[in-house]
Amino acid sequence: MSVIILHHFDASPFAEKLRLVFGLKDVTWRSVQAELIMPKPKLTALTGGYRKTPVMQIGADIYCDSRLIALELEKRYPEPTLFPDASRGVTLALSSWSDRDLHIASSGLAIGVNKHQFPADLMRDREAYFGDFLDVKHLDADIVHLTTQLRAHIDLLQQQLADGRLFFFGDNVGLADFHAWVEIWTARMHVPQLGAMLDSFPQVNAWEARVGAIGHGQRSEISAQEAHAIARNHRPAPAEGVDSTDASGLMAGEVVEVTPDDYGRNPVVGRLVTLTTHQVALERDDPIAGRVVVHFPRIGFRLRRAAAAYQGDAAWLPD
Ligand SMILES: N[C@@H](CCC(=O)N[C@@H](CS)C(=O)NCC(=O)O)C(=O)O
Repeated sequence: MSVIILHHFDASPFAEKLRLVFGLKDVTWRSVQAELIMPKPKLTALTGGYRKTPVMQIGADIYCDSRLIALELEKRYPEPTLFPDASRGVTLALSSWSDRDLHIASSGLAIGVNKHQFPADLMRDREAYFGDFLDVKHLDADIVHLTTQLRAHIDLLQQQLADGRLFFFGDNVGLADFHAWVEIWTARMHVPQLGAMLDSFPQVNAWEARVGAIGHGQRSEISAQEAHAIARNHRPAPAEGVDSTDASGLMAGEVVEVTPDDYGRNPVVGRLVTLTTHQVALERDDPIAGRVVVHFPRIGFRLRRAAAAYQGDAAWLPD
């Protein structure tokens, strides 16, 4: 198997989730520092437009979104499992809790409290990135509300741990723990003012130390140019095929567009090669990265025919 490469940045909670997966499974991996603001020519040479962090690369296969990346790692490194105590379905469902409710509370606080310290170009980028989903400009006026949200969500975790169990589902750590841990980690790192509130949950605090001790596996740095060369020198893995019963009616080889359904809605266009209940993958030819296949989860992403997408947009143009 080609080496695992994570395109990420250190402060990203979504990337931290995967670094913990590497720690749990004792994975040796390469790290590429991703660009922080658009345009991101190094990252999008691989993804075709998807801009979020993290992205995992294995040869010429590019995996977008932490939930799909975690599943791909589970497939390649089944032990120890990310889903102890028969927790697979509920853990995957908890992605939405973590990625939306918890993430918006902790990252909203991180941005709101620090907005005057962040460079102006980063703030402008994040305003455009979140769009209507989150009013980045006025987050500083929402600090009290977001603090109450974060506290209530952490209290749910405290309730889960109240019987003295070590981890979310019992004696074994899993992805559900990482879902919650990374958002508290973000709040502690960027909003030290929250320390007293965060310290008021004894079971959570002991659990934070246990999860934090897992580490990140074996990491070494490479450049984006090296990662591009690896993509060029590999062929994508065989596709899984297109489910003919899928409600979209799409067929293998059709030119389609995949777009996140929340924020950072940068579309990726390519030829459809895989379509299953939980995954869609597109093949594209890139002048820098060569032929790559870009994989996305179905949950959280919209898929449509690229031509239909074009007509759809045109329908909204003024006469
Ligand atoms: N659903 C995505 C969300 C990833 C995400 O929002 N990542 C943040 C960084 S923590 C991001 O990409 N922010 C904008 C950017 O870095 O350009 C996932 O699970 O991977």
